[in-house]
Amino acid sequence: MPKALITGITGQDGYFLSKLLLQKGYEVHGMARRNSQMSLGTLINLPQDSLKALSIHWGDVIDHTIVERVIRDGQFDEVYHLAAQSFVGLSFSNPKLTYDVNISGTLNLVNAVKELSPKSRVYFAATSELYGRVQSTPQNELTAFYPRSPYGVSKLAGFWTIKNYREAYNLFMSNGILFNHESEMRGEEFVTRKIAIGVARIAQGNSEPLLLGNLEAKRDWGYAGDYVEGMWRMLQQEKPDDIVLATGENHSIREFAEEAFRVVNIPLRWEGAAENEKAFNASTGQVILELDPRHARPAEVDELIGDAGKAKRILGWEPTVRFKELVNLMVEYEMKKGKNHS
Ligand code: NAP
Ligand code: G4F
Repeated sequence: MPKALITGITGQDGYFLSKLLLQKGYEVHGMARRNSQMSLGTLINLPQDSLKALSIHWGDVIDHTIVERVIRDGQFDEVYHLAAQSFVGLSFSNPKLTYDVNISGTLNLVNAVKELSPKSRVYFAATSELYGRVQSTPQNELTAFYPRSPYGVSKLAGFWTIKNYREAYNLFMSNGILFNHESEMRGEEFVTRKIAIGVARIAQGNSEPLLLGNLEAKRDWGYAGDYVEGMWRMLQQEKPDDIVLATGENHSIREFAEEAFRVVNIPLRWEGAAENEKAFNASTGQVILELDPRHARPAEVDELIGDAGKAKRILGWEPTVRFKELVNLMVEYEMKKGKNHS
């Protein structure tokens, strides 16, 4: 039975990857940082038998002693390094934490593999945030990087650490350059989940408008369930590599919000311009969306769109969930949760 470790197992991707690897017959281990509730984040949504099948090692990736112990004792076939301070907005106010977790944490992991378990194959969660102020469109593995946030900079260090260890020590370490992928398990502060929750609340009678930082940024949004399949495929190849996963289609925050309100049959009317723009329920006149500068970023990534041609060629990977289906499934999930929102 193959054996895998997932760091960051309690996050969105940890949930989908655990499910996938269990289905494939893996022995799945996860690293999770302890909190006062010993809570398991997204994993509580797994069926009980899946949850019981997981082995959890409590530890913070910043602590190299724990990382080394887990890697040495586990001798995993595959290590998926997903643990990160992953929220771009927070990285501006907490750059040191972001660097500690995303750079030192990654160094701790790759060093532990090099010294203690060099046969383990490693997947690193790199990101389309590396492209930041984009240098060409669409972005692929040959596009120059230009990160725009402490998060982007930290992931760039992680990307090059993986590449350097691969070349210097002949280790199997791959970078997945993943564009945004979302789901009903997405953290609540990320814009898609925030919109899905806000729209469901409004549809169920809440009078608070949805507050967003900007409407014009564009993202290439896919479904997390598709993307973890791509991660797994990267570690089944003969050689380690750097590979983009994306849908090749992008939409603005405005389009995401419009589609989300469409799902719950609320007709929208936009009024005003720039930071004073607002959306009203065209039937009732209720303000349902406003701009709030507290959610805007000091430096923005205006537009991302990926070219996943290499993933298709080498991995046989293609996304199955498209934009409208993604918005629909996220909003419907929140609608079903119903009264828990109020
Ligand atoms: P996520 O939901 O924010 O999950 C991040 C995970 O990292 C959580 O389990 C979190 O634990 C854990 N973590 C944070 N700090 C840690 C620390 N110091 N020690 C140990 N664990 C720690 O992120 P995601 O969306 O699943 O993304 C997974 C990875 O892919 C991340 O590295 C992210 O940067 C990267 N990525 C994501 C996307 C995307 O669109 N989702 C795109 C490209 C790359 P807690 O539950 O305790 O917070
Ligand atoms: O949902 P977001 O916070 O995701 P962002 O910044 O694109 O980062 C996510 O995707 C990256 C891959 O490209 C990952 F590496 C990263 O870990 C994370 O998963 O914001 C998306 C866009 C941004 O332009 C942001 O400024 O939405 C804009 N936005 C507008 N109003 C907002 C809001 N974002 C958030 N979170 N909240 C708002 O109110």
